[in-house]
Amino acid sequence: MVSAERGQTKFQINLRRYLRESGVDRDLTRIICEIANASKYIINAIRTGDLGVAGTSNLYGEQQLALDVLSDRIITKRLVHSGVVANIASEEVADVTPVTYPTNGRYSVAFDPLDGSSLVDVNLAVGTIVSIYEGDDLLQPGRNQVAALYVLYGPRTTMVVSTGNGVHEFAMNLLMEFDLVQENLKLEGPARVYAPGGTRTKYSSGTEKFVQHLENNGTKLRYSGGFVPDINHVLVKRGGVFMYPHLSDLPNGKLRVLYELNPMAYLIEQAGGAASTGRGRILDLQPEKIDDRAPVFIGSKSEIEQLEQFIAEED
Ligand code: FDP
Repeated sequence: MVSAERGQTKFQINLRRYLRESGVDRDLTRIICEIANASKYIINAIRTGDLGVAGTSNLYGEQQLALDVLSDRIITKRLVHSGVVANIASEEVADVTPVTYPTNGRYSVAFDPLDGSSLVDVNLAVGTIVSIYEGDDLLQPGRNQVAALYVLYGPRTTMVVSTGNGVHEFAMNLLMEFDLVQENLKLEGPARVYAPGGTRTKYSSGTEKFVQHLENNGTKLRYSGGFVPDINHVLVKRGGVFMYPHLSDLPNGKLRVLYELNPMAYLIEQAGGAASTGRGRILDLQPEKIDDRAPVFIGSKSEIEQLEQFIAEED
């Protein structure tokens, strides 16, 4: 078994080899490597592409950027090309897309091709989020995922992935391939940072009490406005909390269960953390529609437990 810690890798171990030597199924490896391939084109588009609007809107009525549409096409094409995918759900597309040829797809994939795309014009980090299930059913609880990953397009392009055996970080090299940076990321320290989404005046009293608790304990505010970089911050610093809570005018918060919450909850749980709606585990939610939303509190386990207690007592 190969191993690495940040800054201590003696030789380069690439993503494909890492997955193969970790015993990950060949078809699942194929899907993850197709996403890695797609990310080369997406990072190029982010760096040099058109920042304008596409003239269309997604199923949430949000205006689509040319980059959203392009990223969606790049990933969909690679997934279809993989030959092992049955159904695809993209945050940018209204319905599930069945892959009719070839017909022997063993996995289904839900993804947000370019999360936080409204940050591209201000030149902040954005990401791709991917959730993978066995079979063709995408409307099942997130605990059934067989893999999840995100690609973060920041000063460096990194991928954080789990196939159910820990969480591992890879970085894109000069040849645009992903090399292992560190394996088995764990949320083991105290919550150093917190990232609170939404407007604080609209928080419930349980959420407000939680924020005060974090601040009283010296937890520092770190909110970039991008779900992927904010979660990456919590993971790589090995402790912290991200939240996009229920608000007085948005009882289900903002983030989508299929495309955003399930894959991040899977990764954070794999790293020893927890992800809750405030009243229960995100990965136990039974989605009814592909565009379901839920409030989310995610990160260091002891803090998420504390939050659930505040919500139970106050809300
Ligand atoms: P965006 O609308 O820019 O795509 O999921 C969408 C998302 O960004 C997340 O990346 C981010 O965490 C959140 O919305 C930010 O929302 P607010 O602007 O309401 O804070």
